[in-house]
Amino acid sequence: GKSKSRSGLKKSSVVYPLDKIEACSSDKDKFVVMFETLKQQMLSHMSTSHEMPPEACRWVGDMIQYNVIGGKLNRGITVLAVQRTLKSAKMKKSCKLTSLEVARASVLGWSIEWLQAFFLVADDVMDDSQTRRGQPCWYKRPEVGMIAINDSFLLESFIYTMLKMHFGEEEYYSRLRDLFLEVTQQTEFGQLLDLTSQPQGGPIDLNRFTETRYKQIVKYKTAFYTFYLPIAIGMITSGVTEERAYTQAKKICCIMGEYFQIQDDYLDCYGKPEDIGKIGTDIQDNKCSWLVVQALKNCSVKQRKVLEQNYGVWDDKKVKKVKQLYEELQIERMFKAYEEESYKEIQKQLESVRELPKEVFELLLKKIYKRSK
Ligand code: GPP
Ligand code: MG
Ligand code: MG
Ligand code: MG
Repeated sequence: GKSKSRSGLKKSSVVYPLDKIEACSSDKDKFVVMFETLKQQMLSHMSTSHEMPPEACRWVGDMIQYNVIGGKLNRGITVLAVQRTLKSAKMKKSCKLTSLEVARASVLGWSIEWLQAFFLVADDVMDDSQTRRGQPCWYKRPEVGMIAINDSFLLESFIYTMLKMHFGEEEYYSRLRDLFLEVTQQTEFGQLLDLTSQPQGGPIDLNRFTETRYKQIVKYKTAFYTFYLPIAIGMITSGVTEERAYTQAKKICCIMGEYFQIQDDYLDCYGKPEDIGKIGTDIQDNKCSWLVVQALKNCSVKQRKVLEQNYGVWDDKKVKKVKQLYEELQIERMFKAYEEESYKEIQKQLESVRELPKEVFELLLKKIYKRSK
């Protein structure tokens, strides 16, 4: 029939819960309303377009609920904020988004949250992690185990189902899809660098933990999907076409991404599990963390030996020795100093932003500065 495209995705039947969105006052509440709609759309896509049995749909429904929900939703909500900022800039006065605009921007925001869920489900398997967002990691659940790998692929695949269902007819559709594909690949390159920063099995080689390598890892594994993606999505759907604006956004996002991942590394060791919802594993996992890079830059020959003998082992006593060394070297104080300095540096960079309203970046920066989770 008319409502089905060649791929079998229903498009003109797409409905948005506009009344419910209008009844909410905050962006966050509006954004959350859209989640249930999207989840139901993905489940009916499974059952209607792909004859998946009720049992399979139930699995996926539970899996989505478990893994997509429970985060801070910063990335997703940023899409709404960027959209509003760019609309105001275009109209030359501060304006609101219509409920339909909110609903459609929320689909894109949730696409980032789905992407994040895909990454985290897989990352927790690779990092041997125990908890995420205050609950056991998905793969740790007895009924899940390695099915988590396929579940992470499914989470990724739904991004493209949502994009096509809601934006397939837009002229910017292919640009949007390419952006998601490109950012996914960049993040996977980052994950590659993260996972291979130490040779498997052999003795640890602390020479590999350099500042240069650190910066490259975090740019790829975090900055693109956390900062550039929400901003670039807002730009694409607002009709920004000048390439210079995208280049500038990328540059600032990389600086902010570095700051954000350094916070993540700091919190891995010093954050409270009840705040961050996870238990750190960077020391045991032999990670090229900002903390170990700083320790290496500042330690004596003797202290370096302590690191060599204790870093990268799943042994609580050894982890404790590494943490003691961080104490001696006052790594925590170095982080606080870095945080101040980096914040100032980002502010300075923002002064030279010409192609886009500065508010786009300030909104994000405000959310992450001095975060404890
Ligand atoms: C998180 O780094 C890394 C990602 C979210 C990228 C994963 C990419 C894949 C292609 C799976 P992390 O391990 O430091 O995060 P956390 O501390 O939250 O586990
Ligand atoms: Mg990881
Ligand atoms: Mg991890
Ligand atoms: Mg981490």
